[in-house]
Amino acid sequence: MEGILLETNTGTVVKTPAAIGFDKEVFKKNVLDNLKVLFRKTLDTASQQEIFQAVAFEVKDLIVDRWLATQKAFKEQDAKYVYYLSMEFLMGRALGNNLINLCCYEDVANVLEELGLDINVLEDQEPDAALGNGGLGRLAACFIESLSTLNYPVYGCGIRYKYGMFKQEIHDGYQVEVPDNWLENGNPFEIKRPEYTQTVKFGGYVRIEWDAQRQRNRFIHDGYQAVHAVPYDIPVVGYNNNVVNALRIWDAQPIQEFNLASFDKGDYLHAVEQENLAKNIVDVLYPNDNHYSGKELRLKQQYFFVSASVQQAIKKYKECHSDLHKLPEKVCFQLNDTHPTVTVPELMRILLDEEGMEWDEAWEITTKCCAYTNHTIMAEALEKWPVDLFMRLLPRIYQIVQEINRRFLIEVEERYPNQYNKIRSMAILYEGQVRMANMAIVAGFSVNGVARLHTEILKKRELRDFYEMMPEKFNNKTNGITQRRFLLHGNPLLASWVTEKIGTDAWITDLPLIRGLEAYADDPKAQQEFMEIKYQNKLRLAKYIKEHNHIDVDPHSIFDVQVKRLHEYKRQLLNILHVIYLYNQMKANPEMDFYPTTFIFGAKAAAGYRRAKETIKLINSVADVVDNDPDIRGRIKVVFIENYRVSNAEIIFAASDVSEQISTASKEASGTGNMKFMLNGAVTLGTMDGANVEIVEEVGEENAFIFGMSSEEVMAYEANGGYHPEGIYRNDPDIHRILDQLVDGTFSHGDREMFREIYNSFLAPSYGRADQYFILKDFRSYAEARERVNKAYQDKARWAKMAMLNTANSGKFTSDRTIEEYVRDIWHLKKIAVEL
Ligand code: NBG
Repeated sequence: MEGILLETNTGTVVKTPAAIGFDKEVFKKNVLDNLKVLFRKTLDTASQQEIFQAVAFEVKDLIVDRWLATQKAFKEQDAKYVYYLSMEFLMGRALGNNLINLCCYEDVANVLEELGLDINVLEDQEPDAALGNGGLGRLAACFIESLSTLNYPVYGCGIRYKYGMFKQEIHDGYQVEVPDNWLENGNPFEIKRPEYTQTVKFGGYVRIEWDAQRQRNRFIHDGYQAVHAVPYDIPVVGYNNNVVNALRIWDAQPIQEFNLASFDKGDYLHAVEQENLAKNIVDVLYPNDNHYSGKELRLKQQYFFVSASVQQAIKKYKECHSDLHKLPEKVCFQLNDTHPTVTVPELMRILLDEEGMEWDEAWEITTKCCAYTNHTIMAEALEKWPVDLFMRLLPRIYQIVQEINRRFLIEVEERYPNQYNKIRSMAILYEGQVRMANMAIVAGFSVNGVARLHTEILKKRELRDFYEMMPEKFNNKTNGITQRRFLLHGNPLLASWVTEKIGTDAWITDLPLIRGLEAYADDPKAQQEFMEIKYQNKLRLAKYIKEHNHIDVDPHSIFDVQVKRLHEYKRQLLNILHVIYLYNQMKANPEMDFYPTTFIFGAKAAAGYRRAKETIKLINSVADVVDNDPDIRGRIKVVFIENYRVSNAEIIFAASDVSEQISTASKEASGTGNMKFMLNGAVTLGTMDGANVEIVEEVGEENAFIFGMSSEEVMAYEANGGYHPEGIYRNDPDIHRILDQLVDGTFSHGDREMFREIYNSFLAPSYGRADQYFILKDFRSYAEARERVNKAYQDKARWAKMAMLNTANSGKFTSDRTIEEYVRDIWHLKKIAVEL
């Protein structure tokens, strides 16, 4: 395929393959027609938002032809599907990536240019589909994109939240949450599918009737409230292969199948209740990352989308198959964390109560259809529903859970007679709680962690008893990311340079080919080109920061970046305390040897997470003091980027020199931002945690900056005690000073209380252990690593080589590799070719 060169508004050149059968004139005409039909406007009167819509509808037209062809091919081949069940899909924007995957990005950009339009401006009109919190939701989005690109059938199943992740504004240094009304202008890519509406039932009671004919009890769910689940399909376009899968997200609608006037008062109230139930069920995404909040509405959301998805999957299966015993040959439900675990009892319910199966045959099918992915070992993230709440909301489902538990405990007792500790750790129902992870493990045929270290910790510690009892279920699937979004779309300059250097664009679907760059690692010309691209990307980010933060940053400085959710275990606090340390040093010794550095943060904090929100305020307060101190002369800059999300992440990764991956070892299950930085040629400054371990293995220790305690050391302290942060505070004068500055008003205009809670968290916390995440313990080692970074950057050639080698060795971390492993070990899907 011929490549095309394109000038973008940043003066950059993009090169990707030309589209097959793309007709410019038809496209142009149709965009103008769309403007007319949708808005009664012409180009000169339409707003950029309206033009975006008109273009998006035209792109949808290209997609739908492929979508129809895909469905036809999948049906003809009687394909097996994976249903990727997830509370979160953090999709970001669709227009640019759809064009890229249709291979007509440049063509469309050219057409638009001929119309006097700028594709970048139009892309900026699209709100992010922010139906997720962080890594877990973004992983789901990368996975379904890779599945499409690799010709595999998938339904992403989730919730069509009316309000996705909140928009973050910073007022006076504090985070303020603003509702994200992402559907305000409609979503041009989605298609409503009312013909697939399902009914989901809550509450009520279970009546038992004797079925004389079949000589068994029948369980009848009565007195419930019901809602309609109405699906909307969003296309997930594969790269250059005509495949389009669906992300199917469910909306809740009240059931209005009766005439209110003909009902008495009691039924009127019932009707209003049903209406209200439907109204708030999909209102909002819970903004917690790695944290369980135990709210009834959350369990409603879980059962709502799971029940609708499972019902739909069974109906689809039954359209072409008569024997439900063979369901596992055509369907696999992948549970993205414990959130969709009610899939297990829901599938049992359908097979038992609606299909009339016996327990054993239903269980046989269910356990061959469900697989579970664990994403964390953080205790506060484990879902444990109070039995009374669970039973009240899902009475029939609860009965089934009880029976699953009863039968499982008999097995445990047989295998481990009189070992009560085994029952204590593995029971599904225990001390008044429904333990969702245990249910997922008991019923799933596969349990996987998301990076090698994480899976080992699950096997050796968190899930040790399960691993001992059922080792064959456990497997690792190290996470990955899609290079189509995080290189080809997010960093077009680097993308075309890679293609030129390695002589092929095949890396777009075969990322390990990017290793071809290694040949250039010592080539001064290539080094210079690579750093020039980085510089251009830093200019682009600097422009973004100027527009959004009104701050000037020096694009020649080191861009040292930590962007991810705000969480204590991720240790943004370690980062900012070290900035304070540097500040103190520079004040004492203004001539110290230091290469100017811009410390960039971006993070949303859960709305109810006090310490996290105070950390945001601290970062902004330090930024203020450091930026306004004439002694610093701009050599240290701190920037907090407001409203970090997928769309600005793409710009940030491309511009980063240093990737901060500094979680307390053992706490970050994998991380995926670390991979996006690496792909874009940023060097990791991190602990031996999560996927960092595998990143270092791929790129070599000499091309990363590693510091801090090992996961073993951390877990040993946690198990045995013996860590005393106040000793460090007493004996290390620099640390002593930094902590004192939190409460002497240095960063708070004299207010001694503003950061008291953070100060106390190190020495005398109001809850939890002192310095629970070992910030003071790792501080010196971190400071030393940052000094190495600063020195290394001053050797331009060495740095260029390191950075380039990071890009060159990122091949393992494509989500294409991860998906092939899921397919090989868990899903057993077949690739299906789609012809137009
Ligand atoms: C997160 C982990 C990350 C991991 C993503 C995706 C949860 C519960 N877990 O380390 O914290 O990269 O999942 O697997 O959000």
